[in-house]
Order: sequence, then structure tokens, then C-alpha cells
Amino acid sequence: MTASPPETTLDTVRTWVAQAERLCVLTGAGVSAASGVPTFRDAQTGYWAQFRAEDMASAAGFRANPGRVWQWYQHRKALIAAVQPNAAHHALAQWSLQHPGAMTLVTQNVDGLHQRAGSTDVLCLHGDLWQDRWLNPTCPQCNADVLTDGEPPACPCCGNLRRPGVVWFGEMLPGRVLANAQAAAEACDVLLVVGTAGVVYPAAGLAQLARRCGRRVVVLNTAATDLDSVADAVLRGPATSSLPAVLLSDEGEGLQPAVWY
Ligand code: BJW
Repeated sequence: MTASPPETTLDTVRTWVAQAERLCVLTGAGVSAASGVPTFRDAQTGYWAQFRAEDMASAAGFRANPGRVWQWYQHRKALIAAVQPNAAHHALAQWSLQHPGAMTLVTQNVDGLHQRAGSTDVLCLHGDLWQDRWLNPTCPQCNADVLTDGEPPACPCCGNLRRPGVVWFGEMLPGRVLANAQAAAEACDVLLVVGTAGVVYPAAGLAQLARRCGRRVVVLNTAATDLDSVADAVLRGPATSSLPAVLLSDEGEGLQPAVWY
């Protein structure tokens, strides 16, 4: 006879969070979706339904067509500058304010919306859309304040191109940021994995790491993810409902906490 899985309710997850001394939260594109920022892998609206990831999110793609990639990032910057953080971003910022030092917020997002909602010390695994950098090693004249007008702009002396300060496929994540995120996943009482498909590594590996260390892992997502099988509980619903419900309020409206392990 197969043992029934233990029943886990939204209330149980709330209790885990309320009892946690240390909370770690890993966020992905789904957290910004309600603000109007497209995700990557949603079937109709995700960026990868429109573009090939290797063309737009790899150094090779950038070298092959720097203008196209640069313009895509400029378009995304303009879109993000025009939107606002949503209830999910605000719930995380508010919980942190109420529990100083108890949350490590790790994000794969490069949009800066967590910071705009008031979260501080965010560990940005995939960089920052707003911090361009040099593509190649710099010459003595490379100066970000003195650039050509091109798309992308370049060093007028050596032609070195500016590129978005994000982490593309095949590139290393910032070492200290990743190490701090891994340490937080190992040391937390509960890891919330919110709005990410959980397919991009090493970010997704934080969930397995936390689980291996005996930490509780809760996945919050509108759809099934690759990390559901790692989770102690899965809450189905938009992050704008699930995060406030788990972190802040008595409301659980719109949630179907339906998958239990
Ligand atoms: C909602 C919602 C709502 C919707 N509420 N939810 C191990 C195994 C296999 C491969 C690898 C591995 N280790 C490394 C790799 C290679 C590679 C990788 O992971 N490949 C896999 C995809 C196959 N990883 C790398 O290359 C990384 N570097 C690395 O490993 O370096 C070491 C190395 C070097 C050299 C050789 C080998 C190794 C770098 C990864 C960089 C990823 N970069 C991007 C672009 C960043 C810049 C930009 O923004 O343009 O990061 S790709 C893109 O995916 C972006 C995202 O941060 C990332 C994750 O996406 P996310 O957040 O999960 O979004 P979606 O769209 O996938 O999912 C959204 C989710 O939200 C869905 O689940 C929805 O259901 C949900 N949702 N609305 C709640 N309202």
C-alpha cells in the first residue's frame, strides 16, 4: 500500500514561514509578470517564443549581431522603466522590513523591480540590466563616459563594445553572489522558489541544495515546474497572491495549494 503524502496546506506553509529564523527566497521572471514584464519561457508571451535564446542571450549571439541584441535590451529597458513593482515585490520588501536580517533575497531577474520595491542586498545571480560593461578587455582609453554614438556604443580608440551587464548562457555567474546565495540556501529554514521555471542552472540548483541540507522548499508558481519534485509543498497561483498570502496577510484567495510531497 502506498503511503498517502502528508497534507500540506497554505496554513502549514505560513506556519513554516512564521517559525523560520532564516528565510531564503529565489525569484524568477514570473514575479515580474504581473508588472507587465514578459517571462522567457511562457508559451505564447515568453521571449523565447519570439527569439532564439542563443541569439539574444549568449556572447556568441552578441558578437554575431551586436546591434540587434543591443536594441533588444534597449527595448526591454524602456519597457521596464515604464512599469511598477507589484504586490509580490512589495510583500518581500515588507517582510524584510518587519524581520530585519532574516531574509536572503536571491533573484534571477535583471529588472531591478525588487530594489525599486524597497528590497536591499538583493543577490542578483544574472546581473543587472542597468549596468552595462565592456565586451572585451579594455585598452587604456576605454572610458564609459567617452563613447561613440553607435548601437552598441564603443570605445572611440579601440572599438571595444559596451554590452548589457547581464549573465548570458555559457557565462559564469558572479562568484561572490552565487556563493552567498548557496550559503543562504544551505542555512535557511525555508526556501521559497517563486515564479521560475527552474530550468536554468546553477540558479535552479539552489532548491536541490536546500533540500539536500534538510531545508523546507516551497514552490510558488502559476504552473508546474521542474522543481516541484524537490519541494515539500507547491502553491499554485500568481505570485501577487501567493507571496502576500504566505508572508503577510490572512488572505489565500486565488490559490490552489494542490500538489503535496
Ligand atoms: C508565474 C507567473 C506569476 C508566470 N506568478 N509565477 C546543468 C544542467 C544543464 C545545463 C546547465 C547546467 N549548468 C549550467 C548549464 C548551462 C546553462 C543552463 O542552465 N542551461 C539550461 C537552460 C539547459 N547555464 C548557464 O549557462 C549559466 N552559466 C553557467 O552555468 O556558467 C558555468 C558554465 C560556463 C561555461 C560552460 C558551462 C558552464 C548562465 C545562465 C544565464 C541565464 N541568463 C538568462 C538571461 C539573462 C539576461 C536577460 O534577462 O536577458 O537569464 S536566460 C533567462 O532564464 C534569464 C532568466 O533569469 C533565466 C531563468 O528564467 P526564469 O526566471 O525561470 O523565467 P521563465 O520564463 O523560464 O519562467 C517563468 C516562470 O514563471 C514559469 O514557471 C511560469 O509558470 C511562472 N509564472 N507568471 C508566478 N504571475
